[in-house]
Amino acid sequence: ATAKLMSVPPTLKMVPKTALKQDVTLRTLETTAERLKNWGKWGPEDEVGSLNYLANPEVLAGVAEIRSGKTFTLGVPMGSPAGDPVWPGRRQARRVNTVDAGLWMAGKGFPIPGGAQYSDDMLVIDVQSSSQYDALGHAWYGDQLYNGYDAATTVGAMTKANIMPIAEKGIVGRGVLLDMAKYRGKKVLDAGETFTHDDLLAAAAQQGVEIRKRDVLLVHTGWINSYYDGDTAKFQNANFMEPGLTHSKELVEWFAEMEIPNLVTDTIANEVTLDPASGLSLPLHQALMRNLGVVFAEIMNLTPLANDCAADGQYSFLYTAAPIKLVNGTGAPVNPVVVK
Ligand code: UVW
Repeated sequence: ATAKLMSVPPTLKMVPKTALKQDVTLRTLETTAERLKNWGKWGPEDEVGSLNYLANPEVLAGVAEIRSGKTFTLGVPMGSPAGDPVWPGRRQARRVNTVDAGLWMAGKGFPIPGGAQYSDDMLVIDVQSSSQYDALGHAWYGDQLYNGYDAATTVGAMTKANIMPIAEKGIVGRGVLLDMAKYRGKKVLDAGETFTHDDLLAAAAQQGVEIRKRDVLLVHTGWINSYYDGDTAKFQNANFMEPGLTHSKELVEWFAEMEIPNLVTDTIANEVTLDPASGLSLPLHQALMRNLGVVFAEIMNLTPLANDCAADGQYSFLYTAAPIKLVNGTGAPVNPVVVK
């Protein structure tokens, strides 16, 4: 039986079967995967996958791109009263104030020698509901996660290929921004608009930047930023259809050959929500994340960086990020820093 990709909320628009141009199922992905899969490449206990490509030379390649000292943080606001953009079914982060001046006004404050007072918050969060890194075990099919770990290891708490090893390693290397919105002559790509690795290469050529082996790829679509510009209706469940990369055998081969460690985008799920050709939802989570161990980082604010790259013509930089060390996490919040 064809395994399901992940639970797609029933409110998502589905492509009618008759419109499908390709007969692609998750089992078809397996045919490509058999040749390219990185399982076992870094040992039976590996949990960071293609991040293994980021070693000292790759860090220095990133440092070599620093020219002006300009810095950019890529995280989006978390827990905004006006709402955060989230995948259907997920809840936005909730910050709850637990200690404030009122406690001392009511005579119930914790007594501190000297009389100092303080405030505290607690945070309740779906870890994939804001700028975040996904653990490599976050998505799977066929009862196996990245590196062959049993899907049962996700039950109750993700004990294998969770976010902790990624958080401990950190991600530092040469980053390249590929501005797909600019390449298509738009401020923001349309709902469901697709592009391929050939488009990434064409955008790079237009921008005058070289994509090198082991680069961290940052893909700007304008999508997340459009939410903050007030275009929020398209983020509602019934309309939800993000633009993004589409699956093809050639794309997977290109990611494998280029040894891409990390794909970073300004969309919630890093790829088109429903592939128009196959009707599959999120096949790159399987073909890249599960099979190659390419690490995904999502919901990034890339528009200010994209605007700056367009202004100074510098599309390569030092990329640094480390998700928080959430024990057994399926992912974890992050606020990456780019230095140009
Ligand atoms: C899903 O898992 C649906 O998406 P993401 O990669 O954003 O967590």
